[in-house]
Amino acid sequence: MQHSDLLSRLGLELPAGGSGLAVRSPVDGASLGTVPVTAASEIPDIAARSQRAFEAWRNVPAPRRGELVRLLGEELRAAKEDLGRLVTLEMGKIVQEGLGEVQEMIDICDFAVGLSRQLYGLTIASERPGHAMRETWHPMGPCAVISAFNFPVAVWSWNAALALVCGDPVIWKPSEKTPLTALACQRIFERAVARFGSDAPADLLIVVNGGRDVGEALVASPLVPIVSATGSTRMGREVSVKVAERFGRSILELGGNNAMIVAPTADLEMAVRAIVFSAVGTCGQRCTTLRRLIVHKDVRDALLPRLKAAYASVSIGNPLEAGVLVGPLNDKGAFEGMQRALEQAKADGGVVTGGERALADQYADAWYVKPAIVEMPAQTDIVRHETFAPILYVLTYETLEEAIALQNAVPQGLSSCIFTTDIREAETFLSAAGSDCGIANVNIGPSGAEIGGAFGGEKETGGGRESGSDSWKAYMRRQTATVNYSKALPLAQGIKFEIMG
Ligand code: UN1
Repeated sequence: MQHSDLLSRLGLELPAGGSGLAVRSPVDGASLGTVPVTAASEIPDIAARSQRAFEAWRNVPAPRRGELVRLLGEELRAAKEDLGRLVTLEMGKIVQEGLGEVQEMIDICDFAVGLSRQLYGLTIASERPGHAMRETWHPMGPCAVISAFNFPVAVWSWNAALALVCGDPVIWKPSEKTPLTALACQRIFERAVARFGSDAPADLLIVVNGGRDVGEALVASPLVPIVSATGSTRMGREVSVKVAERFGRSILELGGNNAMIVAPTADLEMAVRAIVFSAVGTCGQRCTTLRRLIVHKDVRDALLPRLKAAYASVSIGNPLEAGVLVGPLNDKGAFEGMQRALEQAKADGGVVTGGERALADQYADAWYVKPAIVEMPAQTDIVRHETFAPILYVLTYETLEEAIALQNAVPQGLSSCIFTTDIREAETFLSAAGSDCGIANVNIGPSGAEIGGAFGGEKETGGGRESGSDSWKAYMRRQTATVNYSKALPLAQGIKFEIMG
């Protein structure tokens, strides 16, 4: 493959060899170049630069900060085609999904521009005469964004667009598997800054490529009050403890083991399409991927053959080619993890359809697979574990209570859905006693969340949410201010305090 044109249009001139991070494309295993890395020992200086940027940026009025994000959205529109293809090349998802990811970036920029004029605080009725009380949301300081390989650009933008309008500079540590897309975003951001004008300080966005130690240094830095991290639960647990130790704030987006309940009244045609899209799309490597199908016993026999037929017709192949729906797994480790999970499922009594390696003769150094359907006798440990691969476990239920209990009986609580045309079932699923996930859908699959809603879960994350709704508050600090405009000094209710003269 020859990708130098694409890379140079995105401003990425890379040395072919040398030291640094070697980037391989999961499409065919070919080298894409070597990216220079930051040493962990450089992080204190980088954090200090970001802190200096903060001291200037916090004084720029929020709507003006929004203008920078508006320009970023324009630059992303102009670069959409190229950046989307680079996502495909570096991460392996199909081009439509690469483009979709860039569209999410554009959408969050639009959202954040509007938000830059709506960082509202309350005015509060004071109990004291001649007093006014109000709250103001102020910028917090540098925000570190540690992102994962599977959404290499969108998740950064959910954080960065909000952080920037909120007055916080960003230090971005992308996945070691996707440094190129991060560098391309940095170039795009620089173009927006150049158009913006001189009131944007230097270092509003610093990209640091490197290994785990670089991420650890960021997490430990007292100059970085906010750490937003996406990745495994193990990583999230380490980050949250380290950040809490220094009273920093973490925003975590971790595991998903998302389920769909298919009820007796479900529109099966719609359900099949939703299942295929959300279970095999991105080759099962979304954290919102559908991993568990909880089907009512009366519709199981009607649903499963249709689902298997749909699986058989899905085209697997080079994600850069038109018509392909499923690209490769990210690497050999992901393939091995998938095979181990399937072995365990079989040992637990599961019946596996699919799951084997595909296109090995064409792509010896890439890891294509047939998506797997596994009919399970029960929700065993392997089903409760999130395997980052296209494995769909099928379970059967009789009562809605049983289905909701199965859906909730996993440690992860990201996204969930029910297919039903019965309003009682739908509303029960959405009620306090229903799904325990951060996202709960009716008649749409668990993936494909819009940026306007808060994204994430609360169970395996520690509670932080990203993207829409009022997630912006996580990037700011709340100040309650009381002004006494009277000539007296009334103290709080019931307190008498006399100074003897
Ligand atoms: C992720 O997998 O980390 O809802 C994010 C979705 C996308 C984002 C997924 N909008 O599938």
